[in-house]
Amino acid sequence: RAVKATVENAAARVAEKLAEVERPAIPGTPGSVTPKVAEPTRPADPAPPKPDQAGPETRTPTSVPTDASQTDVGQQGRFLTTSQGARLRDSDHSLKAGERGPTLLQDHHLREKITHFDHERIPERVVHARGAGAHGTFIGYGNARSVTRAGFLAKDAETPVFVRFSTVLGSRGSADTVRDTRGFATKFYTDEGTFDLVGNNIPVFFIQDGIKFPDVIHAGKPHPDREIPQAQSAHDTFWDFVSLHTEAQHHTIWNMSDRGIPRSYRTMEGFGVHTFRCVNAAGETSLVKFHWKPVLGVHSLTWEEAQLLAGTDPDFHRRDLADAIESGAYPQWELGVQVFPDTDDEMFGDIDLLDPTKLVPEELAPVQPIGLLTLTHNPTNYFAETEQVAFHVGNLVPGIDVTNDPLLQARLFSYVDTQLTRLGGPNFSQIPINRPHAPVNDMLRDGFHQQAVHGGVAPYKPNSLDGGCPFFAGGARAGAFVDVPARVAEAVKVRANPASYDDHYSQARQFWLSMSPVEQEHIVAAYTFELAKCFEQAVKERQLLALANIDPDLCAQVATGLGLPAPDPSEPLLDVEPSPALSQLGAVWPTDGRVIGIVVDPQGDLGGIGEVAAAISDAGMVPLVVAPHGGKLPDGTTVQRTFAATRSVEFDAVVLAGSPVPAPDALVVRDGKAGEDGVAALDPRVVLLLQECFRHAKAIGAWGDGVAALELAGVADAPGVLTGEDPTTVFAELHAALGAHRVWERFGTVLA
Ligand code: HDE
Repeated sequence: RAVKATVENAAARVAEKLAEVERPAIPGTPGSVTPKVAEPTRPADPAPPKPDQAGPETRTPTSVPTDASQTDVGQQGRFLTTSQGARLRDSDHSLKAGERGPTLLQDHHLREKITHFDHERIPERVVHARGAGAHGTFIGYGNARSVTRAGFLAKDAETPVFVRFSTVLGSRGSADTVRDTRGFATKFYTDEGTFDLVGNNIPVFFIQDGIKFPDVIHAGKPHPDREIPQAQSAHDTFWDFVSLHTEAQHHTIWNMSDRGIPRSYRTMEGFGVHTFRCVNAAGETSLVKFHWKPVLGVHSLTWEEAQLLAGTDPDFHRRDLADAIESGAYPQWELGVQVFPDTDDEMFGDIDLLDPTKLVPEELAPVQPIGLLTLTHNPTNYFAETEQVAFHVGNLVPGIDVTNDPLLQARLFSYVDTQLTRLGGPNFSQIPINRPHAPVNDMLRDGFHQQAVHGGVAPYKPNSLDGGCPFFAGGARAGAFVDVPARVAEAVKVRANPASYDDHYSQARQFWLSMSPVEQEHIVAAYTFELAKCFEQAVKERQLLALANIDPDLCAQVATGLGLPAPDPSEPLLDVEPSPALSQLGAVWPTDGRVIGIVVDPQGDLGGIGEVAAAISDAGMVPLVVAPHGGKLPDGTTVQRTFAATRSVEFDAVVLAGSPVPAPDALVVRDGKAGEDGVAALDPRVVLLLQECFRHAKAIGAWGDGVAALELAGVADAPGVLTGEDPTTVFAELHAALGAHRVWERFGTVLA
C-alpha cells in the first residue's frame, strides 16, 4: 500500500507539472489557428535556364563510344515519359478518388516511380566500395612486342580505357583520404577483347594465398558488434590479424608510409602486384610485373592534412580527379614492365616471383615504359559507369596469361562470383560500361536482364543447324587466346607454401631502410597513431615484436610513443640493400593541376593579383582567390573561397596578396603597422591557414605588405617562405618550389 501511495503521489506531481506547460493546440481542434496562406500544392513553373546552362540533351548516348543502337540511349525526346515511353502530363500528384480521397491502386505511374526508386541501390562492392572513375586512351610505344603479342601494345595503337580508383576498406560514402591501400583498376577495350589490369597503388599484398582474403578483410572492416571504425585500419582486429600473419608486415609498412595517404589519384603509382606470364608472336614466354608510373610523380598528403580533409572535403580525391580532367590537366601514367626470364623455378635471384608479398627492386630489374595512359573524360553518370563497371583479372588478351601465384588463382574465381550478386545476374558484360569493343559472339544465353536478342537455334558446338556458326579461331595466328602451355610440376596435393614464402621481414626491412628521414618519421608516427587506437595490450606487444624484426630502431621509436618496452627481435635481422626507387623524395615533377590559394584583403592593395592568377593558370595550375566574403573584389576579381568556407588543405601552396588581412572590428594592421592599441593581429582564420600551410611544408609566397602578415602569423623567414616586392618573381620561386611537392627541409622543425 505504501508503494502504491508513493506512485500515486508522484503521478499527481507529474500531472501538475504537465498542466503548467504551454502546448500548441492540435490543428483542427478548438483553439487551433488555421494558417492564412495554404501550403502550395502545385509546383512552381521551372525558372528559365541561365544563359550558361545548356538545356538537357534530347539524346544522351553513353559516354563509352560504342556502336550505339537506340537501346544504348538513356534519354530521348523532349517529353517526360513512363519507362514504356508514354508521355506524362503530371508527375507530382498521385491519382486519388477526389482531392482529399485515398490514392488509387490503379496509378501505374505512381507505382512505377516508387517501385523503381525502392530498388535504386545495389549492393556495394564488398571491398573497394568507394571509388572514382574516368575514361581515357592508352597508346602503345611498340617496344613490348618482343615480350608480348598483345595488339594494344603495338606502336601507336590507341585503345579506349576506363579506370576506377578506390579505397579498400570503407563503404561507398566513406572519406577519400583515409589511410588505406588504393585500387587502380584499368579496363582496356582492345580489338582482341577486353583486358583488365586490376591493381593497387602498393606493389605487394597482405597475404600469400587467396584463401585468407576473407580473413584479412574481416579483420580490416569495422567490428561486427558496433560497426566501427569506418574505413580505418587503426583498430584491434586489423593489428591482431597482421601481427599474427606476419607475411602482412611488408604491405602494412607501405600502408603506414606516406603511400597510404596519396595527395591525389593522379599522383599514385599503380602495380599489377602478381607476376604475369607473357608470350610473344614466336611463342616465347617471359615473366612480367606491370607498373603504372604517374607523370606527375608520387606525392602524398601529410597525416594531418588527410585527417582534416576527411572532415572538410570527404570527396577530395574524387573531386580532384574530376576537376583536373574538366580543366584539361589530363592525368597521365606510363605503363611499364619488369621482365624476368621464365625459368622453371620462377625465381629472380632469391626473390620468388610467385610470392605476392615480394617485389623486385627497380635497381635490379628496371621498369621499362611500354605505353602512355591519358585520362580525358569524366563519366556522364556515376552509377551507370563507375558503380557498374566490373573488372576481372581473368579478362586477358592473347599475349598475356596468368601464373600460379596462389593469390592470383583465387582472384580468378572471385570477381565474377561477386559480380553475379552485385550486378544482379550473369549478363553484366552487356551493361554499356562493361561491353567489349571487340565483336562478341558467345553461346551464353538467357539469364536475368538479358539485353541481346540472339538469333539461330543452335547455341552449342559443334552444330550443323546454324551452319556450324560461330567458328573457332584456328590458333594464335587467327587471333585466338591460346593458354600458354606452362609446365605444371608433378606434385602431390597439399595445403602448404614453398619454403621461400617463409621470409616475412626482409622486404619490409628494405622498405624501411630505403626511406628518407622525413619518410621514416611519418612511418613511426603512423604506427604509433594506429597502435595507440588499439585496446588490447597483447595486440600492441605482438605488433611491436614484428616491428623489432623489421628494424629495432623503428620498434624503439614506436614503443616509446606507446609507453611500452621495445622487445628484442625474435628473428635474425637480415642484411638487405636499400632500394632508392622506393622513396618519394628527391626529384622535381610537373605541377599541372595543383591548387594555389591567393589570400587577399579586399580593402588592401590588390596589385599583382591578376598577373599572378594568370601566371598560375598559364602554368596549368588552378588559382583560387580567398577573401573574407564572397562576391567580387573592388577590382572586379571574383572571390572563389571565403575564410569561413575553406581550409589550408585545399591548397598546394598559398600566396598573400598585397596587404595583411584584418580581423573584423578589432585589432587590425595595415601597411605593416600595428593597430590602435599597439597589438597587431590577423584574422584568426588566416593565421590558422598560414600556420597549417607552414606545418605541412607547403610553399608560401607574399609580396608588398603581405610580408608583414607572415610575420604576424609567425611563419616568416623559413625555407620555402618566399617574399619580395615583385609578385611575378615571388610566384616564379613558388612554382619552382612546388616541383619538389613540399619544402621537405621544413619538416625537421615542426611536427607533420
Ligand atoms: Fe580484389 N576484389 N581481391 N584485389 N580488387 C574486388 O571484385 C579479391 C586483390 C582489386 O574498381 C572484388 O568486383 C580476392 C589484389 C581492385 O571495381 C572482389 C583477392 C589486388 C578492386 C575481390 C583480392 C586487388 C578489387 C570486390 C585475394 C591488387 C576494385 C568487388 C585472392 C592487385 C575493382 C569486385 C573496381 C575488387 C576479390 C586481392 C585489387 C570481392 C578474393 C591482390 C582494384 O571480387
